[in-house]
Amino acid sequence: MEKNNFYIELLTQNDTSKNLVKTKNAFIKLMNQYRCAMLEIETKLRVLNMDLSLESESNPFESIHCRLKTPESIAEKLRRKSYPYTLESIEKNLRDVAGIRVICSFPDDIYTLADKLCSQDDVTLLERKDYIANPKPNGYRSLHLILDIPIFLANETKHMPVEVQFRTIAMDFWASLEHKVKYKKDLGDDSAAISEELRLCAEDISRLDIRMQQIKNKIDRK
Ligand code: 0O2
Repeated sequence: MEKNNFYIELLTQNDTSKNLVKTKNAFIKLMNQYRCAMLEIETKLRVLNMDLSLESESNPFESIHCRLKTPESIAEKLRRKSYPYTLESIEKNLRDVAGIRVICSFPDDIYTLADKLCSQDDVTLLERKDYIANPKPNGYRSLHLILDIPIFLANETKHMPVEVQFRTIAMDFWASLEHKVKYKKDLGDDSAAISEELRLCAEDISRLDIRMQQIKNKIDRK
C-alpha cells in the first residue's frame, strides 16, 4: 500500500473535515513518540549491557535491533484484527508499533536483562509472554515483553508501549528461517515436511542453548 493511500484511508474513515496533510502530520507525530519510547528502552538496555559486562567480563547481549512498524504493517494488523482505522485505534489497540529485538548468547542472560529492565522505576510491565518456557507449537522460542515507558516531550509527558523480544543467537537463526518459510507461498507438497523439520531443529537448538549455558556456568565457576 502506498503511504498516501494509508493516510487517505485514515482520513476518510474518520473526520472528513480534516485534510490529508493534517492526518499525515498527526501520524508522523505519533510515530515519533513511539520512536522516542524505543530510544528510551534501547538506552536502558545498552546501559545494563555495559554495567553487567563489568561484573562478568562478557556482554549479556550480542546485538540489539530497533524497528518501527511500517504504515503498511500497521494497516495490515488493524485490518486483520478488525480494529477501527484511526490514529486513536493504533494507540489503543497496537502495542508493538515500537519494537526492540535483543539477541543474547545464553538463555540466562535473557532473564537477567528482562528482570533488571522490568524492575526500573519508570518501566511498567504490561505483558510477558515466555515462549522459551512455553514454546509455540511450531517451535518458536523467545521472551516477549510489552513495557510502558514515559516520554518527556516539550509540552507533555506521555506513556507509550514498547515490545521487547529477547532470544538467543540460535533462536534468532531459527526464527529468521521460519519467517522466510512462512511467507514463501509455493512450497507445495513439501510444506508439512519443512514445518516438521523446523520444529525438530527448534528442539535441537533448545538443547544446544542449554548445553552452551552449562559450559559457560562451569567456566564462570573456575
Ligand atoms: P514483526 O514484523 O516481526 O513485528 P500478533 O502480534 O497479534 O500477530 P501476538 O500474539 O500479539 O500476535 O504476538 P506474539 O505472539 O507476541 O508475536 C508477535 C511477534 O513475535 C511477531 O511479530 C514476530 O516478530 C514474532 N513471532 C511470533 N510468533 C512467531 C513465529 O512463529 N515465528 C517467527 N519467526 N516469529 C514469530 P509480527 O507482527 O509477525 O511481525
